[in-house]
Amino acid sequence: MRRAFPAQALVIVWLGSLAPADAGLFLALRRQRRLVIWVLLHNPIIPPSGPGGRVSCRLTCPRPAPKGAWTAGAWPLSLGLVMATMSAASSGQDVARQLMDDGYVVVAGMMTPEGVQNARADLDRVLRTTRTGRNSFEGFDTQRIYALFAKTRVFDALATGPLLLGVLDQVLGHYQLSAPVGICIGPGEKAQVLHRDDAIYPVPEPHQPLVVNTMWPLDEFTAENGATRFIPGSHQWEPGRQPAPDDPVETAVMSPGSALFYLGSLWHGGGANQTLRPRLGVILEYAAGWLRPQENHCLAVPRDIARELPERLQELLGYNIYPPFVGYVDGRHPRRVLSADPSG
Ligand SMILES: O=C(O)CCC(=O)C(=O)O
Repeated sequence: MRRAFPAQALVIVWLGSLAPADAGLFLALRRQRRLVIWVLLHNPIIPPSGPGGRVSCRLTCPRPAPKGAWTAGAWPLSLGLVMATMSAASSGQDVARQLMDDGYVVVAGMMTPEGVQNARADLDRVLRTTRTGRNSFEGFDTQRIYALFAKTRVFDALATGPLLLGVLDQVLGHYQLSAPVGICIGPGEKAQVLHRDDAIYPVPEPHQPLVVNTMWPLDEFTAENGATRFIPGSHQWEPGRQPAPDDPVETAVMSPGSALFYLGSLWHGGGANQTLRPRLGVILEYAAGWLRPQENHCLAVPRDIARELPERLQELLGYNIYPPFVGYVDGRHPRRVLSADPSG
């Protein structure tokens, strides 16, 4: 009979003295009594072009370890793994390249501390009248701020920021906002099922990038409070492959001010919140311009609000055509609807 590996015998290896920035630690237990430690001294995914800061990312345990079958995916501890973080001074091309290669990238310095504080305060106002979810995907203990651009102005400039649009230009070409949503994961919330954002579109795989999502944390994102989880490399999986229990799930541990960019084909989901405080983040999700967006912004954002928005944001909210004329209104460009009749 094989004996289970005793939890007390785990050795915690401190790597700080080796290479604090570039060192990562990955532990996996293969079979029951063998501990395998890989020390990644120079993380190859950090681009040499000089990222501005680094955000750690953790391998986490998405489900309880099955008795007698230890795998990396069932590992009961969170262990540090350095994740590539780029600077907001990077070019759209460089960020897009990283995004296409890895399926995700964290960019630091996307919001000022003051911007974060304002956004937090204004979304707190909206959350006071926001209900919790109606199913396990939305999260029964999670509040979702839909129709975001009808309710707050704090994301107007961010949704049209030059770096973000530069990345979208590269990856999607012609695009629109699809799902802008504030997501406040409450204490006790369970982990959301892993999913792909582009799976809602019945387009046979493999296909061109259809969706790019960005997650903007307004609280510290930690493994404990429900930071977004994802499976690295899953954007390149063969058609039809589903997550398995031993697929490593990483956690986007990051600070407010950063943004996580991820492809719609990356398997991901919100984490469980095991703390006593909520975790607030905002997703600004974009889709190719020829697709139907998840939210119908032209109905969700009242016309007298839409009329006052910057033109590029109006376009991203649906007052635009996909050339040559997908999305016309009465044979004309939809922006005419906003300018034609102020009482409309
Ligand atoms: O809240 C998160 O971290 C991710 C949520 C998500 O992926 C979703 O609701 O589609």
